[in-house]
Amino acid sequence: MPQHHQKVVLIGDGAVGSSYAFAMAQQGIAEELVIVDVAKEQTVGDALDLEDATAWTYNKNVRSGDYEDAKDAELAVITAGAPQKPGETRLDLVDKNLKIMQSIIKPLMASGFDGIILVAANPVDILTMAAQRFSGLPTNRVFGSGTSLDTARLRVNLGKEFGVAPESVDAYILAEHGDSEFANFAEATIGGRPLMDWAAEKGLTEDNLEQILYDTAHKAYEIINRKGATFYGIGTSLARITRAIFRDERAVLPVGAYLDGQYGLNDIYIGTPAIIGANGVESVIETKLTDGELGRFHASAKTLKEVAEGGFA
Ligand code: 6V0
Repeated sequence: MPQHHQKVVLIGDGAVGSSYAFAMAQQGIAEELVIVDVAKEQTVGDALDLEDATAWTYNKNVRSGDYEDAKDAELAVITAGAPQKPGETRLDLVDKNLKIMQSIIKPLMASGFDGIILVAANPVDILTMAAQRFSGLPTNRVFGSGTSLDTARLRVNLGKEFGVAPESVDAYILAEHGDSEFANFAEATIGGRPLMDWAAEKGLTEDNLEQILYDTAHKAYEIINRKGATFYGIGTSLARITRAIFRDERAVLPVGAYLDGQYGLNDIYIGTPAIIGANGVESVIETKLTDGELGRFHASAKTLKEVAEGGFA
């Protein structure tokens, strides 16, 4: 990809946003990172703190800013929104975070922004759809973190189980980033060998695999109950996606992508592998699923559609 000015506007400088900014500063992915939040003083303080990190890594420009800064940005990352409190599901956040999303997209688009929007605020699949509807940008240029963090958690759990590095595990969490998500165990591989063979060799049953899925899907609650929020994992996932966009990597990553017939589903944002490059979602990869897995995918999509219809669609 030709080297040119690469600018990100980060909207939402809380636990998730600042973790993303830190990961970005560490990895030197963008030329310029502008931080926007209703808590303006927080963004000024964070930018000053982050600029110290860049002294030892990359001399990139991290600063506090405003929506006007988005006019020539290639990417807007939205992490603004209320997080889950202990006992709350992600879907419980929909009303307040939809209002926040509306208040963000309006000034963002008024700035003349014409880049890619990456959403992480929850419930992420619903809020990504809202961001696309409110902005009017093409569906490939608005997408969400989807099941990116969940897939990272699955790979960590499977890596521990089988004694391999998480990055060597080719398995995905699909569907809602939330309680109805599921894993594609039947198609997953490690080192080109079916995961089911690894499981059989270790004497793991389907129940054992379901337990791994349960632990993966409930890890957020384990973290939130102990420290109130989760942020390093998602911050790093968002930086990984940003790198794929800015370097036009065409990397296969789990994201919340717009489906237009894939998996027999239409007009929905949901977790699936996709090819990520300079145009955002270059294409959705329709992972082969068993009938049982496809049934879970459709049930999850139904839950999301019902929430979206109650909210704004
Ligand atoms: P936080 O630490 O409370 O930060 C939220 C930030 O948003 C604060 O700094 C607020 O000032 C800011 N904010 C609120 N309203 C606005 C607005 N209208 N305009 C600009 N800024 C605003 O929350 P945290 O960072 O922990 O979580 C942020 C969101 O990310 C929540 O919705 C979480 O549920 C979600 N997460 C998503 C994950 C994923 O995998 N997609 C993972 C973890 C959290």
